[in-house]
Amino acid sequence: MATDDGLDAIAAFLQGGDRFLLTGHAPLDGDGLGSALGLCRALRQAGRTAHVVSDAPVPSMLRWLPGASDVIVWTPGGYRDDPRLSDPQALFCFDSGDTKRLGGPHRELPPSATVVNVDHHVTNTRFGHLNWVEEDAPSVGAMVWRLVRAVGLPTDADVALPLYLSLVEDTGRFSYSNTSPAALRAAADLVEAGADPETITNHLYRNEDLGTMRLRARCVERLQTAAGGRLASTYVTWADLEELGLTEGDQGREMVEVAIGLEGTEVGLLLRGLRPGEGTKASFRSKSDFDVAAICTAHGGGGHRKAAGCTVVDDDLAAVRRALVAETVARLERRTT
Ligand SMILES: [Mn+2]
Repeated sequence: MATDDGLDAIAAFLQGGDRFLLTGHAPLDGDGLGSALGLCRALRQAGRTAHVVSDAPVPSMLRWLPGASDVIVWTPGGYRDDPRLSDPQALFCFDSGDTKRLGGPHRELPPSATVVNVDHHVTNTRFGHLNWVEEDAPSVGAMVWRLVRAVGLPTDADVALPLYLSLVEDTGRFSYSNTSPAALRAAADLVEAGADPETITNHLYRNEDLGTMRLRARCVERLQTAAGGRLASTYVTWADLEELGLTEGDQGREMVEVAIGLEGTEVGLLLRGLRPGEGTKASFRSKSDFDVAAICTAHGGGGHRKAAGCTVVDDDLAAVRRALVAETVARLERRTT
């Protein structure tokens, strides 16, 4: 397995190449998509050929981003059938700790193409031919911003906005523990380069559909605590999503904030029923030094110390909830004794 090559190696590779494909994990989120859109725009402005390709469509919440309508949604055989995808020199993979969530664009990639892995997950498997993983980076988009400047690519508001969005999303609007001086400096530079913070606020945080608001109400009603209130959990079923018209992409994911938002909690847990037959997705958040990535790694998932997830191959959401609550309570109690 390759070790880390770092920013300089990726910058040198980018200098000498062309015909780049850029992707993030499916479903796309603001960091993976923002990183890909920002670099794609900068490369195109420099006269290079670049396309963003994704295993899943752009979520409706992010379709307003500049360049989002040009994202190529993957269909099997794409490298053979779609001239925009033919004979790529490299596939840049953003914000993905492993290859599972990259889907077809990685699985069917011609062997002649270089896989470039740019990420900040502690659980990253270094799956690329070139790897640049910085666990301390506030967002992958902030890493891409450093790359754009190291290579000297031209920037404008359409480069800056999606990279700024990656910071807004991954730092929880500049509120989580990863809101470092470097994160705030990158944000300042991106605003100077043309990113408009209010545009993002209006699109992402003052634009919630009624179904999502109603889902939040259900999640509040379903809150349960354990370990003397240090753990709170709630859940979203697949039927909820269907009833509320929310079956697209990763909808419901943010309801983990309902659990971690409750006073007295250290750990928040959200269970989401996936499509029937696909199991149950668990999302953990921590607001203490309790390491939730450790639990998720033990179940084949991963993430960060304070935000991690895993998928359990069991459609019985209530049983998965009981088991994960019990495991988390045991770990919480072991930690304090
Ligand atoms: Mn990220």
